[in-house]
Amino acid sequence: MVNFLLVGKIALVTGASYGIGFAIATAFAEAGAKIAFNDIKPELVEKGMAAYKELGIDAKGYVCDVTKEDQVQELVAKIEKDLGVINILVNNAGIIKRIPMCEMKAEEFRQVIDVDLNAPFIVSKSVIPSMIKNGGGKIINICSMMSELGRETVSAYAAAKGGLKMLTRNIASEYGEYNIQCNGIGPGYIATPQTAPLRERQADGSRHPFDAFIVAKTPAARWGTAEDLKGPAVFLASSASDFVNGHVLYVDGGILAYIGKQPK
Ligand code: NAP
Ligand code: GCO
Repeated sequence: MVNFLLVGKIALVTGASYGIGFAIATAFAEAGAKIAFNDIKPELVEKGMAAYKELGIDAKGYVCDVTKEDQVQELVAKIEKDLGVINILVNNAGIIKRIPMCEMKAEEFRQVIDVDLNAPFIVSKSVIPSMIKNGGGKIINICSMMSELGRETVSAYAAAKGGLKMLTRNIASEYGEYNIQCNGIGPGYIATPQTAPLRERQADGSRHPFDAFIVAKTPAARWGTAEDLKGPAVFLASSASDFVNGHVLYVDGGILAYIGKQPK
């Protein structure tokens, strides 16, 4: 029988105190997994712990900057000691800086690449050896519309998320023979704090022009919610997807399929 359950599995979701990571971790818990998550600030981890507890989820929270290899190795060792070998990793922690490219400092570009691309490399290489010894595992990288498309002001983010799509394919290529499946999820425009500036009401109470633009560009005619990502994440974490490898599953309400509305 097809099995979407995660009973007995241990999942690490990075940057999962709120937003997309939090929703994915709660979905995993609902499917039976034990949850570990991290965040960069202690106050975020505390807030996350309280939010999981409120849902009756016994998640373990850790403070860790995923761009720092020594901290990540310590994190993985702690989780293995507290819960056991990590079966499912979601590289979710991310940042964005919306700055026109010619005004962006090289240091700002590097910061985005560091969190959105280098960190998934660091966390993945820290969990893969135990996954191999354990007979397999699942890695899910949170990609983006910007893994496929560009737009003004997001050069670093698009470069990182495009790179993350290729890191996904490469992990699948390099470790598929060890029963490790590495796939991506490419969320469309999702209503979280990261995208709040793009949805702010104008002084006259009208919608932000970008908000209206995205709704028109999305066949589903709405922003996504973090909950929209729960089913796809459980699928890619479960044995139902054991022959799916190196794929990016776009959960975008149809944006990438759509040429856009013709002007009236
Ligand atoms: P988010 O605002 O991108 O935050 C994710 C979490 O990662 C935050 O708690 C953040 O902490 C944390 N974080 C940042 N740098 C970190 C580091 N170095 N080490 C550990 N944790 C760190 O939340 P989101 O909108 O839910 O996005 C989650 C993921 O989905 C990101 O990778 C994002 O790029 C991707 N995504 C989002 C959308 C969308 O429309 N929202 C669409 C496509 C893809 P701080 O709050 O302190 O920064
Ligand atoms: C932006 C947005 C996007 C989304 C998302 C799209 O400024 O265009 O923040 O990049 O967050 O990643 O999939």
